[in-house]
Amino acid sequence: MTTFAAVDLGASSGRVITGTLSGGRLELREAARFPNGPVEVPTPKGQRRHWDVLRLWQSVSEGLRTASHDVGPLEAVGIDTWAVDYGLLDADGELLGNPASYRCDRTVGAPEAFFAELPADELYALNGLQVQPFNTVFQLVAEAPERLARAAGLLLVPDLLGYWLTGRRVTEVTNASTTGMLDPRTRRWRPEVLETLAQRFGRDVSPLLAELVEPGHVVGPVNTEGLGLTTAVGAPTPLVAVGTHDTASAVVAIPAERPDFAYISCGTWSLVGLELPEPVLGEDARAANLTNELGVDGTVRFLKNVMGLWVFNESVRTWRERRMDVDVPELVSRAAAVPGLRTVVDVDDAAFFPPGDMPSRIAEAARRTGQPQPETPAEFARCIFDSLAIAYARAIRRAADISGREVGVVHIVGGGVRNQLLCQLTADATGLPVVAGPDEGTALGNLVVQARAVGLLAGGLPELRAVVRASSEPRTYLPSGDAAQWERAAGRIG
Ligand code: LFR
Repeated sequence: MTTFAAVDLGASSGRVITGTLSGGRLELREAARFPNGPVEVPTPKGQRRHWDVLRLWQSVSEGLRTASHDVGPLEAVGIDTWAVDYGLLDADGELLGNPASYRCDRTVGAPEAFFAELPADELYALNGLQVQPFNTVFQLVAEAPERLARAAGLLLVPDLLGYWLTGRRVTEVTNASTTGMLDPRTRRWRPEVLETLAQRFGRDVSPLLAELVEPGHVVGPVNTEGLGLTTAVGAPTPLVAVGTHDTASAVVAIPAERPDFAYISCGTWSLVGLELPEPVLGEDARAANLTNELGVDGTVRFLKNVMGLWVFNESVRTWRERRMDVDVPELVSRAAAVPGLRTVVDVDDAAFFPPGDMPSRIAEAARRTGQPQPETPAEFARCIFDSLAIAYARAIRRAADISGREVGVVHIVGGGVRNQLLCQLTADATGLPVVAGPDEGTALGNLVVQARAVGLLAGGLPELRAVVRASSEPRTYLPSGDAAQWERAAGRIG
């Protein structure tokens, strides 16, 4: 028996999960769970949202200590987090302030400022990346010039935590592909993008960037003082650069048995798309804001960011702030009993991006499009799930059409798997069978890549996915209901 530890940090919580490999399957165990979330700070330029990365670091190290205490030796550790956000380091390797959260509105107007120097279509031909105001390249445009002038290093969040664990700096490519500075064909930095930044800042930014490594690269031994992690033979436990972008790790854990699958990695965001051998960089992909992010083993994640359970979670938070008693599983089952497709909204509307009162924003969208306004939490929840299913169906259709691929099955992984209503609605809206599970996809994808890196698993993605299949029990949902009804409802949101 051999055990690994996955550190999986999301926008609202972080976990340290151990996976014990035996008989070709991984047994998962949660060693630690801790809250996360942007911290709001007022500044003369407005409200700023930061990550409390020091607290995260403390929780991660304590979680790893607990993990090794609970399960004994650890053969490796891997870290994945959300994408795009970074810490700047000074010449002494010290952190220059708290990393900004991707939901901080300092980037308002930043893409447009960048496009004035490198037009959007030219940029897409270079980086194949969706335009989101939070892409690292646009965050750099919004960065305080004096802070940038002092910076000697830039590390994305998982690489920053990895640096603190090992003293070594790398840039893992799956996450680097969300910066906007990488070429998805060559998996290397794209000089034109770096040059555009350099002209803007009056300094070369490439010295800030650490060496690019592929998932599976062994970064080095974890040598944090007092942590004392060791392998079964008493060597220091190594840190493995897994797919450090959480979505890349989640896609590794798609238990697909056939090649014609689409996936939905369903958590705070829903990442909806296809696994491809090559990027798709044409004008139609750009117009659909489909992104080419990098996957494990040379793959490309051709996908769309759908706003995801964020809209629902923020609604729940709003109701609780109003002292309403909301039990999520009960709310989902009440939503299942509400008549479907009464009101649908475009969940990807920018109005739903910032934190806040989602029910009011939904009511406003309903008013604008001449649909009945939901009134009860169950009606709001049903509206959100119907609307998500429509967005999923659309994204899958677009990704398939534009890449010229057939899709015969949709896999859902991540926390959304536990929402049976959403899984069924996704089958109904897409007209395709949905295979839901594992819910701990990101941790599993993280763990199998570590296990292979240290020689305890072998093979390519099919072999890793066989381990995932053996470690979980996905559930299948078949499409039901009237497909034309979904088409008509989708028409109401344009
Ligand atoms: C999901 C995710 C998405 C990325 C978003 C912001 O957790 O990593 O893939 O677009 O967060 O970083």
